[in-house]
Amino acid sequence: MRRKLRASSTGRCIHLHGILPIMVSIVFVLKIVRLEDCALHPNAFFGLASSRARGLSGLATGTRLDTCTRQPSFSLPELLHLPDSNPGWGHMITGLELQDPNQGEVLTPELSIWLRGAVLENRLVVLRNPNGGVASPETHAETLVALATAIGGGYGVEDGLLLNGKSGHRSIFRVSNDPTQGATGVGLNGWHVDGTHKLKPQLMHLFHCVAGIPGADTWFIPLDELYSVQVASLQERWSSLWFRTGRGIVHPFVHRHPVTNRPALCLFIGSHICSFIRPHHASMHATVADAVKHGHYDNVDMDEVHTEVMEAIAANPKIIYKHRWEDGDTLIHDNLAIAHMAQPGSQARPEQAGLRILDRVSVNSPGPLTSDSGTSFIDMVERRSYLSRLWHSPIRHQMDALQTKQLLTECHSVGLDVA
Ligand SMILES: O=C(O)CCC(=O)C(=O)O
Ligand SMILES: [Fe+2]
Repeated sequence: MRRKLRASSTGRCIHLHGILPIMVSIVFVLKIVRLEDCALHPNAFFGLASSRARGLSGLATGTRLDTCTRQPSFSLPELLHLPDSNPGWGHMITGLELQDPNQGEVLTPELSIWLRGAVLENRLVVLRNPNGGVASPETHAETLVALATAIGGGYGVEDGLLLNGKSGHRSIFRVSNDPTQGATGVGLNGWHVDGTHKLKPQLMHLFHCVAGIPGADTWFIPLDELYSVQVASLQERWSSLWFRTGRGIVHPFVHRHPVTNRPALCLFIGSHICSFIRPHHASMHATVADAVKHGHYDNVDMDEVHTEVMEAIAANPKIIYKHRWEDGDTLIHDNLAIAHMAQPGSQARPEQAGLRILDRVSVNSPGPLTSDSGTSFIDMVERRSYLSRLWHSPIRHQMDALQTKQLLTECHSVGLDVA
């Protein structure tokens, strides 16, 4: 399945990022790799090279290969077609060896950088039957978080989550069809990108299937392809919109992916507290935040916009990838580049269908969402009102000490006089 790359015998330092774009990457490959031995999918190689050329600084953050003194004599996994479908994007890797984090790094720094690049370029990578610790129920939590950290580009992973169900880790959000095991009813309401309630929605998710059941696929759709095939007038309409989360965070609806620069949508279908606006800022205000502050915007019917998006998806069914979970799968996807949605079968009764458990770890993003008309921002009036409602709601009593402290700190920072 995997073949070793041959290293050259010169032993010189190899520059893999920074000022050296495509040409140097090609020279690198020709110099140290016998092309006929290279098991790397061309898509991924040129993806890495072109990513670098586009300035994907996130790819190499954390480990500086340009200062290394040893040869990258590591094996590159083969990127295979996804099973049961050919959506034209996304890949699978079988048999990737992951170390138990207690025995050292879960992946070598070189493989971590490569895998981060492969996910960003291909948007979705499924690791099937990894024979490292991920598949083992005892150690999979630590291994999953270590893998997420390794490919996180130095930005880290989400933590401080409520210990919901039995995930047993503050960086793991566990979803299930059994409320005693994890959160139920998650991701069913429509196509969505997660974390839109934050200024910097998470860059990637790692989903690990602890236990799958039949008929409980998760569907994925690439937002670049979806946006790019729309007629110019619809692209312009979508690009004029901003997405209000109802929690004081406001994002451009069409934005440029913070690492790859590809177009993407800040899509979250199925929430009633969200809304769309079209700011008037171009002529009257320097920023969209300013326009919102002065109430200079039109409200735009959210259902209409979401219907347009769903019609666009219905017109392009072939680009949807429907992942049929196998126990032990770890699916890594670029949360900002693709939207996803759970299927109703994910909530089948455990007594009839069996237990379904997916563990999710979120990799932090380098920045907020940006577009030609501005960057995600906080609408302070709405944020204050949201925080006040949250403080006085029963949800606060489900929070642990750390979360309560964080909420209190934020309340004070926006001038709310609570507790
Ligand atoms: O259960 C699933 O298939 C996906 C759930 C989901 O959307 C999520 O955890 O983000
Ligand atoms: Fe989700």
